[in-house]
Amino acid sequence: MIEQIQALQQEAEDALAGAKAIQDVEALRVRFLGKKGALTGLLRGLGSLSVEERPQVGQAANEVKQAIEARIADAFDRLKKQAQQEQRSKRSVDVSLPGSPPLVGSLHPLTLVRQEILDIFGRMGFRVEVGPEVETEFFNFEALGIPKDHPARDMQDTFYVGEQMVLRTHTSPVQIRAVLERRKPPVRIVAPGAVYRRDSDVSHSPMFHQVEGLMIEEGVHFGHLKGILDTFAREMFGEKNTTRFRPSYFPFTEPSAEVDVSCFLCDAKGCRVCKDTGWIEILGCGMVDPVVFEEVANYDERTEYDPTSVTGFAFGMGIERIAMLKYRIPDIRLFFDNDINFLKQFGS
Ligand code: 2U9
Repeated sequence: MIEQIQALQQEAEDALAGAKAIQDVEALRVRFLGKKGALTGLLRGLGSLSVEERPQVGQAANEVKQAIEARIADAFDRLKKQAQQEQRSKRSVDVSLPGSPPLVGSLHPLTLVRQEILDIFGRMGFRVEVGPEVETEFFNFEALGIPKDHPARDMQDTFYVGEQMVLRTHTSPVQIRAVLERRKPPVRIVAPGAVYRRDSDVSHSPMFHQVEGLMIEEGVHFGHLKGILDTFAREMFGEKNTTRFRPSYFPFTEPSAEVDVSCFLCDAKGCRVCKDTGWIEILGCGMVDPVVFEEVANYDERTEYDPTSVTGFAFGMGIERIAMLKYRIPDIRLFFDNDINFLKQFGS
């Protein structure tokens, strides 16, 4: 019987040495040491032995039991360490692999176009001014010669946000504030920013962006205005593009004009965008109406813009309109949808 018990130890050691998984070791523990296991079966036969044989066989059985238990513990240990090692090597970083490039954003097309416009005017001495988007009716309308009930208020359908407060319909109030702050000529500024009008279709958005400009200097006349805006058009759209000035009306400028640039898409030969005219309208402008200087003088008597002698010119353009023409964008809403596939086409 002792030989049988020792043979069992050998069998258990061989089986444990070949175990590849923790479940295999558990199965072997049940097979050799479990309630219905091989060693337990042998020990049950102790009763049939003589009184002399029993202690020797019992001792041998105990030693074998302890030896198998120790081997099982070793096997559990070995396989647990092996599993941890595998897990660790799965998680570890392979430093020889090429890195995944980070997502790099690009500037919004409106930002690019605004910057280009401001750069061009900056080179001609115009400094940037910004101001509030929520404005008083006075700065948005009255100071610009647009009194209440004046039909010109209908030209810019307005969002009212409180008692005599509006979302600015243009950036002109920024310029009024700058004129008041400086108190006297010279003034040479550009005012970029968001403006709001109750209007929405493929080419109008209730929020859009403008750049307006203002130059007030001794002796400034319409010829200077033409020179500045012609230079702007050439730098923005191409050296060979010419401009034409058509008479127009704005309540805050007199005389007023709309400015067309020769079609840079078809070299003025005629296309769908220029509607076969060879010209594309890009901005509005004019000589500042003396009524604006009167309003400024009435508002603050310390200012020195004499309405009878001071002259200046102003202009305004929609950034979306310029960007749509430049990049041939068919719908203004694309600027505000924030579709990454649209946005990533512009700039670097
Ligand atoms: C002051 C005096 C006069 C600003 C001007 C325009 C002409 C103009 C439009 C172009 C397309 C707005 O974006 S648009 O809808 N603007 O045509 N704006 S003159 O005149 C001023 C501004 C400030 C003190």
